[in-house]
Amino acid sequence: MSKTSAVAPYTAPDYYQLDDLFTEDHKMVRQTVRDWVDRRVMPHIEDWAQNNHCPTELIPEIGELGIFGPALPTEYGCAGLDQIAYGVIMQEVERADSGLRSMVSVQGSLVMYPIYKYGSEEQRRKYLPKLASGEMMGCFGLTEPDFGSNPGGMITNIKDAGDHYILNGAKTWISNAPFAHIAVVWAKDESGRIRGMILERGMEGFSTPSIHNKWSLRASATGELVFDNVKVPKENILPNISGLKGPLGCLDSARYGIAWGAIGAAMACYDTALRYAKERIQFDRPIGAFQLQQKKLAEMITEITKAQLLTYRLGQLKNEGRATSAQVSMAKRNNVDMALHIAREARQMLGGMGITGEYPIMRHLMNLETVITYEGTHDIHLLITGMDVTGLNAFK
Ligand code: TGC
Ligand code: FAD
Repeated sequence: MSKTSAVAPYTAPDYYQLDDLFTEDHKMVRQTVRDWVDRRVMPHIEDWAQNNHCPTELIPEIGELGIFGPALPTEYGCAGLDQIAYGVIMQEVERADSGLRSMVSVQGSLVMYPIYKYGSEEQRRKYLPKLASGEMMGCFGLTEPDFGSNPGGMITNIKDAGDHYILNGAKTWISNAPFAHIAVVWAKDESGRIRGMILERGMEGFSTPSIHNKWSLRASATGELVFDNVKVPKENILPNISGLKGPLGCLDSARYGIAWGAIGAAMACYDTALRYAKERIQFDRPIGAFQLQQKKLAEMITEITKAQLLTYRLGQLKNEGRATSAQVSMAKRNNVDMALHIAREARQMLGGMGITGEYPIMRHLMNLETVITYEGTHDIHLLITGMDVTGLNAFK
């Protein structure tokens, strides 16, 4: 059996007729990305993940599709789409693989967004069109070896040296780092204030070693950023932001994309399990005829539907500029947990076949263990909701 025939053709679940709410543009964008994913990603993704290969060869095509930073303005070479279209794109890409979605969403939400939002006009014009086309790729350096959930404690720092700064420190767990041309990096200045800056590959003292041996996100490249007395020209500082709210503001955009993306992974697992349950015969009946398997499927479609409605509404609020960070946290936390739970249940429904690369479920399951950790862990997002409703800070 070929690796794709086991999962094709894909039928996207839409139990509450959410399609009625999408515009023709949303549906067109979704179909375009879905077709591309079916054609260019699905036939190879299991092999890429098994072989720990990040498909950077797809970057020019992704740029042509217009899905790097698709919600940024057309004057910078971007597609100028709304937030729901952005979400739908993330859903379709993550239906294939969370690692591929990482490559795309880091570029859009964590590299292009801060340059657009906090950068000078010169920085926007220099970097955004090349990032939109994929001619240039970027990464985002916030996490440090000793400061993950608590990025405000970072020790990476810059010292003023006249016409430039000297940067020292290290970042870890950085998606896209091994191949990125530029890095948006967050470091403390001499007054302890967090500043953002753009580093370019080739700057003396700047290196990007790869992280190996991941059991998760194997089709994504992850690395470190090491800064050893790197000279950072002052024009590379993002002028329009300082403080932790700079990087956290970018995370809002990326977490929103993950909320949609996780639905894509969940839909892929559900669709696979439903198909399998109707075809797999045990005790002379399809396993889908047994109540225990129906319970799993009924709960999966219920949770997917709830997540779709939550996320669509969040998209409307984002389009109106009214979504709060806490609302984004709730959606990221709920949807990733939902997807991980569905992946686990779906894997069991496939019995032994569920652990193989013939089906996408085990890969999604392993990927989602990263997704529930990065961009703020499951626990951190719960504490954000807890603080929002009580007004009391339980972090520290
Ligand atoms: P706190 O004192 O609460 O806040 C400091 C300042 O930031 C503001 N703020 C936000 N601004 C914008 N968006 C948000 N979501 C914000 N949350 C807070 C806040 O108003 C304050 O502003 P100001 O003006 O008063 O200075 O900060 P804290 O140190 O207590 O930390 C709060 C906490 C724990 C919620 C925060 O640190 C956090 O979210 N931690 C999780 C870290 C995290 O998510 N890291 C992600 C790294 S990047 C990544 O994982 C990429 S994976 C990419 C991929 O491959 O897809
Ligand atoms: P810790 O912060 O050490 O947390 C360990 C555990 O303690 C967690 O369960 C956490 O919930 C819990 N915990 C921490 N604080 C509290 C508290 N106050 N109360 C209760 N429980 C708490 N970062 C980037 O900057 N850029 C990237 O591109 C990027 N890509 C990534 C790609 C991958 C594959 C992975 C795995 C991570 C990536 N990250 C990236 C880092 C990611 O954001 C961090 O791993 C995440 O924020 C958690 O930090 P940590 O791993 O240090 O865990």
